[in-house]
Amino acid sequence: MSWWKEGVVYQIYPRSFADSTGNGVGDLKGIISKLDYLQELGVTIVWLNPVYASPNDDNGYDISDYESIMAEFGTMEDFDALLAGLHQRGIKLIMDLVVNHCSDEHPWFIESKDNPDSPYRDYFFWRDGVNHQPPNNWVSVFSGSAWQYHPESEQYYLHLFSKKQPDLNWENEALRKDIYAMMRRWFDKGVDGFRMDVINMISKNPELPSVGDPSQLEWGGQHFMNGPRQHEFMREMHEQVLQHYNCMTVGECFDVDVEEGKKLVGADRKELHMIFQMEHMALDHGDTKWDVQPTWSRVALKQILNRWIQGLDGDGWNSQFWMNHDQPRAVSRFGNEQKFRIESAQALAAVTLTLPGTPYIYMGEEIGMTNVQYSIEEYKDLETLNWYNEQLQKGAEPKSLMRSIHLMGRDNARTPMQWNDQEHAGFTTGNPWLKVNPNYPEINVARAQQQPQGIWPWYQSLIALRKENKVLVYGRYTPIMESCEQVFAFLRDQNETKILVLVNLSDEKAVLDLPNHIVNTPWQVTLNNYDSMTMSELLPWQAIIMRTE
Ligand code: ISL
Repeated sequence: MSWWKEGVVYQIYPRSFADSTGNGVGDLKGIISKLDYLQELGVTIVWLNPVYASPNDDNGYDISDYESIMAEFGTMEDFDALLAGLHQRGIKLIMDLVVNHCSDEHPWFIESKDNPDSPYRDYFFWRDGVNHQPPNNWVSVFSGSAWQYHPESEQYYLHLFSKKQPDLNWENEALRKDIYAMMRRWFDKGVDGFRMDVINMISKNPELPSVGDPSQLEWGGQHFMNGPRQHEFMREMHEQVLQHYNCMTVGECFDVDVEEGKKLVGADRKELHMIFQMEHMALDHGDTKWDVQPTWSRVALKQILNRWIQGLDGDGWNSQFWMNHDQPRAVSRFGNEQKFRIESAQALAAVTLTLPGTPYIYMGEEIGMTNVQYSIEEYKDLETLNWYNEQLQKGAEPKSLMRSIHLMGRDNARTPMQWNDQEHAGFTTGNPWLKVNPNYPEINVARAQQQPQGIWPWYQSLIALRKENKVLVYGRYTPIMESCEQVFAFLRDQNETKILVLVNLSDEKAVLDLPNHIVNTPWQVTLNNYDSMTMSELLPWQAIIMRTE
């Protein structure tokens, strides 16, 4: 029995969680001050976004020292105290591992840039240009060419993200050894696992070929997503590091299908425990995330999740989430933040916490925090700002750009945690690094905890339910009403125990069309986010969980 299968994860974006110093930036002591809060909620695993030394071009995803703590967040002593405080409460800690790239201020990169003959030159992808143009036509995730010219050495380096995030060359064995040694040191300190940033991008086609018309920027994913040595690297990491610890691993993986996912998490593969597959994060948009569609299909959602659940069944393990620090707020995106904020947040929670796979809660989800609609000057996220500027240059209308940013921008998830109705929502006594959502007088932890029918106690109950009912962890999964555009319904069962989950993911009442054997089962209602219920109809965003004795 693995602890990471039975656990419930709570993701903390440290910059935005709690500020103990008044400088407007969340920090480790701030997190320490909220440990009892986490325990009360009931979560058993915390995932921290990067807390390592970083110039913060991408809020810590550009790491300049993997083994020290970002000064803004505190010290290594603070980190040790945080780890100890979590462990005292029976909560595990998983860290973010960002090893597709580092910062251009990391000593490896500085050495590789200043001294082309150094062994560190090959830790990165340095290449000659072609006719004074970059070595290939790949576009960066954060807009523009994925190559940056360095005049002194007359070469370019590859950066699939920002130019302050040079890609690390995993072909180089010394680099891999350095990474594994660093990981072991964190494990030896006592951390319990890693969430691995864009881990299926680490193996590149060494020839780094252009895609399509070399004069146009193109997404080069076919040459670096799930690349030729991906599984070899994962197995090596497992052999040299992971297998020696009772740890948990979860890889962030864009563009994986179930077949590829199985190779990463298959029980006998000796690679990872879980991945975040991202297919359902694309349900509501076109080719790019900024091309937002007015609605999304519940049937398609169920097809995606069911395909993964059934595809990995008995072999790998799933992870369940509605959002993270890169995604819009779940209740704004998949629920109805206006008319049914409480009910829809509850309905969404009921799904993630009862499906097979480990559930992940992103900070603020437990109080139904929502998206924001700021003016462009108020945003901090480089992805958002780069895209906005690029589109403006191409002649796009600011109004339509802002519409996309309001719906999809990453800062939606990163606004400070809303603790109470005091100034800045109790997040800081200073000026918050990113503006607090103006709805904090209404939506905040202090208030949510006082609402017995509200979102916070609902999360608390769901987490407790999952802990007490191992059928929700290990039980069989049978989807019901798969072609219904409103209801997400399924049965979990193990031995004699059955749990039935009925969730209306829509603003309208929904007819329940349940098989006879389910209607005829003597159910006890365990959770219901309305006062009433029937077996023939669900109210808007009604979520009911029933159990056999
Ligand atoms: O959010 C995204 C798409 O919806 C991308 O912008 C995002 O960069 C991609 O999901 C990869 O994310 C991870 O790596 C990035 C970092 O900026 C993200 O915060 C991280 O989760 C680079 O390290």
